[in-house]
Order: sequence, then C-alpha cells, then structure tokens
Amino acid sequence: MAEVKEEKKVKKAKKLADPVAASYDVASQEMILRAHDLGVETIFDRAENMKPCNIGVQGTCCKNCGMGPCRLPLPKAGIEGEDERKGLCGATANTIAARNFIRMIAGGAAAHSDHGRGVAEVFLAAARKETDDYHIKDIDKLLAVAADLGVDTTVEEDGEILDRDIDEIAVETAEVALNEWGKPEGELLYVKKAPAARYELWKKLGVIPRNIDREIVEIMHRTHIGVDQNYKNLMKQGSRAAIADGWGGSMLATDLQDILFGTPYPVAAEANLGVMKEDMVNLIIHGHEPILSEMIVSVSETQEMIDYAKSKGANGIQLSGICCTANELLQRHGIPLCGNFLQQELAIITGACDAMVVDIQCIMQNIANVAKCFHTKVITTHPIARMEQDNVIHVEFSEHHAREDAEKIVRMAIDNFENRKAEVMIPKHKSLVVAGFGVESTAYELGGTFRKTFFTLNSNIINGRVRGVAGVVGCNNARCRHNEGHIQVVKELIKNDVLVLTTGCNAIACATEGLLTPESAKVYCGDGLAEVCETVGIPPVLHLGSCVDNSRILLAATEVVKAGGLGNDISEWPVAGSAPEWMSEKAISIGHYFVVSGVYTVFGVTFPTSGAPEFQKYLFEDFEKIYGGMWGFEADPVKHAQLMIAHIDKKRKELGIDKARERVLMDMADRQALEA
Ligand code: NFS
Repeated sequence: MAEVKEEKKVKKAKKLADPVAASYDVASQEMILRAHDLGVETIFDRAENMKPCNIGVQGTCCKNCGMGPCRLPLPKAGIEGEDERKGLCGATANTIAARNFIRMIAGGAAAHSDHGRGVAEVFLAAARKETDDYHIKDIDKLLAVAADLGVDTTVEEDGEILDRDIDEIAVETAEVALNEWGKPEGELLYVKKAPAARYELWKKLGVIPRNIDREIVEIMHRTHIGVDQNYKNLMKQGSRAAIADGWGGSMLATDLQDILFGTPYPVAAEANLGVMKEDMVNLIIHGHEPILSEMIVSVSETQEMIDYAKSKGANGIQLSGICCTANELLQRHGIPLCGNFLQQELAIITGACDAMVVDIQCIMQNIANVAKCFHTKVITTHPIARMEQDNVIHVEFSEHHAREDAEKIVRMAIDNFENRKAEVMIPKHKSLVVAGFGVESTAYELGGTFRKTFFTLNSNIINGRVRGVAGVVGCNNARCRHNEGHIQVVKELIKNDVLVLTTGCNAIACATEGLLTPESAKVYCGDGLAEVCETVGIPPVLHLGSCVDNSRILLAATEVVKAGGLGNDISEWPVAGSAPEWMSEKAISIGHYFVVSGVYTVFGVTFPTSGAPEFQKYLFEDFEKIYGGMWGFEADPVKHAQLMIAHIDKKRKELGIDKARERVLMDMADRQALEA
C-alpha cells in the first residue's frame, strides 16, 4: 500500500520549467534556475503543470448564468454547413464569443479608467489645495488639457483679455475631467481630439461614448443572460466602451498624470534584473498608478532616508520598477526598470529585494508565496487590491497623508536590509535605455523648439526612408517564451524600416535587449530608418510609457494626420499595431480601441474568439470595411511582423507613395545601371 502511494507521488511529481525554453532573457533564465535550486515555484513551472482549458481559449464557454457553464468547443473537423452549437438558452457560439470578448473589453476599460479616476481625484485634491503632498507640476500641460475640456484659460475684464487665475483653471479642469466618468448627458469630450474624419465616422456608427462608466456598465447589462444576442450589436457596445477607454479613461489618466508629475522628456537609465544592487536597500515598486510611486521616489531621495539606510549598513537606496509603474517612473525620473510582468517573482528570488510595494493590476498573488522563502516584505497599499497571505503587510495609502505613508514604506524596506537570509544572487545583465518620448517630446525631437511638429516623420514616410510606424505594446504571457515574441516582432519591424512606438511590457522587453538606444539603429535597422534615427538622434524604438499611455500612441497617430500629406484619418496612413504576448483584459481593450481608431492590430499567442469562426471573421475582415482597422492573429513573431508590414505596404500603395520607397531601396547596382 505504502509503495502504491509512493508510486503515485512519483507520478504526480511536478514538472519544472526549462529555463532556456521559458525565457528569452538570460537574466531571467538564471533566476528560474536559481528558483529550482532553492525549491521555489514560479509561474514558469506552473505553466508546465497546468494547461489552459481548450474551450475557454476558443472563447466559447459561457458561464454568465447558473445553468452553465455551457461549453461549445469547435468540432475537430471544423464547421461544415450551419453551425448548430447552442448553449442551454440557445446562445450560439457567435453570441457567446462576442459576449466574452466585450466582457474582456469591459474589464480592461474598467481597469484603465478606474486608475484614471484615482488620478483625477488626486488632481482635484491638489487643485483645491486639500493636500500638501501633490502639486501641479506642468502648467503648460494643464492649459492644454483645460482647452481640450472646454475650460476657459482667459477672462475678459473691461474689454481686455486677461490670463485666468491658474488655480481657478486647475479646479475647473479637475471638476470637468472627473465629470467625464459619470456625466448624465452629452458625449465624451476627448473624442474630438481624434481626427475630424474619425469623429464623424464614430458619430455615424453611433459609437461615441456618453461617459466612461456607463459604457462599461452597459456591457455588463447586455451580456447578462437573455439580453443582447446579436454579435454585431454586442460589438457595437464593445467598440463604444473601448473608445471610452482609449480616448477617455486612459487618455485622461495620462494627461492628468503629466499635469501632476510632469510631461516626459527623453531620459537615460538602465533595465533588467541587474539594476538591483547587493550593497543597497532594494525597494521595488510594482503596479500601475504613479500616485504612490511618485511619493516613494521623492521620499527615498531625501538625505534623511539615505542616511537612515547607511545607518543600517547599506550604501544607499536602489529603487527600481516592475510592470507599468516601472515605465511611469522611468519616463519621468529615470528610475531603472527591474523587469516586466513575468519577472516579478524573479526579482524576489535574487534574495536582494528588501521590499516590494504594490498598488493595482498585474500583481501575481504568488509573489507573497515566493517572498515567504526570502526576507522580502510584500506591501499592499490600495484598498481595492489586497492579498490573503499572512506575510503581506497592508499600508493603506491616501493622498491626504501620502508622504507619511511613503516614509513608512521606505523605512520598512531599509529596516529589512539586515534581515536578508538567502545568499544574494543578482544577475549581472542590464542594458542602457533612453525613454520619455511623449507626443510633446517626440514633436520637439523631430521638429526642434520653434517648429514642434511631426512633419519630419511624415516627410520621411512619404520619401520612403521610414516605411511606416507600428505601435507594439502589451503584456507577457507564460504560454509562450518570455520576451521572445516582443523582441522578434520589433526586430523584424525595424529591420524593415518600420519605426516602433512601444509601451508596457513590450517596452521593458525591448529595453533589456538594448533596442531603446539611438546606437541600436545602426545595428538592427534597415538603411532608411537607420539614417533617420541617426540624423534626428532617436532610438528606432520609442518608449511612450505605460499601458494607459497607449493613448499617447493614438495622439501621435493623430499628429501625423494633422502634419499633412498622409491622408485625413488614422486608417489612411501606414501604421499598424501589435501585442505579441498579450494576456490581460486590458490588452483586449487597448487592441480594440486601436482597431476602431483605424489601426490594423495583430495579437500573438492565442485569440479568444477562435471557436466562433463567423464572429472572428467579422473582427478580422468585416471590421476593416466599417472602421478601416481590423484585428489579426499570428503566433509566429516573424510572420506576425510580416502581416503588419504587408498592411503598411498596402496603405503606402493606397496613398500612392509606394513608388518612393522602391527608389529608396535601390542598391548600388541599380544606381550604376541608372547612371549608365
Ligand atoms: Ni499593459 Fe499587460 Fe500589465 Fe502593463 Fe504589462 S502585463 S496590458 S503592459 S504591466 S498593464
């Protein structure tokens, strides 16, 4: 009997991930191996032992009521004739996949937008001077946002036009901004920031958001059992909610963060696990909202805290970031990137992470289990994001005592320095990065102080040196090799003269590979793009920030339209989008607002509608006729990039600028032939 039990145990022994197969990144491979040596389980191992549900992957499992889940797998042979699959209520595969898809949009839009709301509330508190800890940092941005929200920036007194009091403008701007989440009538104000042709199209299609929250709520209503049962009508609401995210919640989050913490300008730093330092207190900030992390940066840079760290035997405090908070701190302060989504457990496995402080989103619950094997303190800070493990400390952060909270957290990290127990092993690998390319700074880089414009980019697209532009963004996904898709897609694009705009975990992946430096242009780019990057002095992959900053990509695409010569709408010029390793609902919302803004957008790994071919065809093909942008899917990174390049070439042809590029690509022999 005992033997049988033993045998079962052997059979059940969990598989360990192969470090090289699990990650493209050498620093991560070293830490996965280290985890195995120490007997610490990570997501890479769990991915080996638990396979995803096949029906869920196809998007055709409906669990929106208590009669299900109703599972409608795609027959192995595919669908021949009429698709007769139905749930108990009669819901078809199309209805189920569309419901699930727009619920993902609702989840993603809610996450971005609720983050934005939090920032708007802090902005209002700062404008009303109800907090001493936050102030308005960027007056120019405040004035620009005020104008976009219809807030007067001047007053007329005795027939004279005078500048309005800045505090008054700030309060009114904050109030109008906050109102965008739940105003009872009218339409979202920021949609008018889109090219006029796009706005008119949305109006015609009836997808202009009324307010941010309402569109998310309506998705939950329409996808409840027995409500909307037409996949096209369901997608109409999905599109409206996605616009409310990209051109609403996310864009407001970005703008208000810029007002409070500064608009990013190019800044140099380093990236990867190797930024941690053995002789310093390593405080890692992980999550999304810069409200907390900005305060931690400010506190940890004070002499008082540095002296305190020294009194505990450390040489100082090394801050670094994980996930999108990392991008926020990098673009505004040059704080190094420790890693992206799949590296959060690995940072603790170095044995040198004295505290990991988290706020909201993309935080794996398992970091608390990994932390138990080390001395690391995991500190949650947000009332809506707590963990059940008993080793997690909760310090509830509030804008009304932000500095005090941040001091408490930084002191905790410092006090914990002397408790390190495991041998410290920090990978050596790190790379240089240049980040901070917002719309404002990119216009400045391209056009100079006096002529801030995107026209330099347009003229290089028209003359063919730059073939087109791609926004490559999004998560990591443990169902594919960490960072490989990101890096290969981007390398293939820049090799083919496509300028890349990056955010999120893609930006961090590119950073670790050294693609975010001007020097990388010579190494990885086609001749045309390399020449432009070298002349302007920019990297071929421009870091635009965190995931809410994908709104910056929308605005950059709009600036290109405004600069002229490339059509009247985002859908007309050679641009494409991609999330090679997506996994979150936020990525689906982002992808969808790219699509309905007119951008062909390709996702990797899997696509959550594959079990409903008719509905998927609607997204992949019919959408192009409606919105000028559509979805695509390709798991192979090189083919993935090639799909984007083919779309870019199609747009060049439609604009009649394909010939220019053929001339640029003449090699020496062609030139000699011409001269002869
Ligand atoms: Ni965005 Fe994905 Fe998370 Fe940032 Fe990374 S996982 S959708 S990239 S950190 S939000």
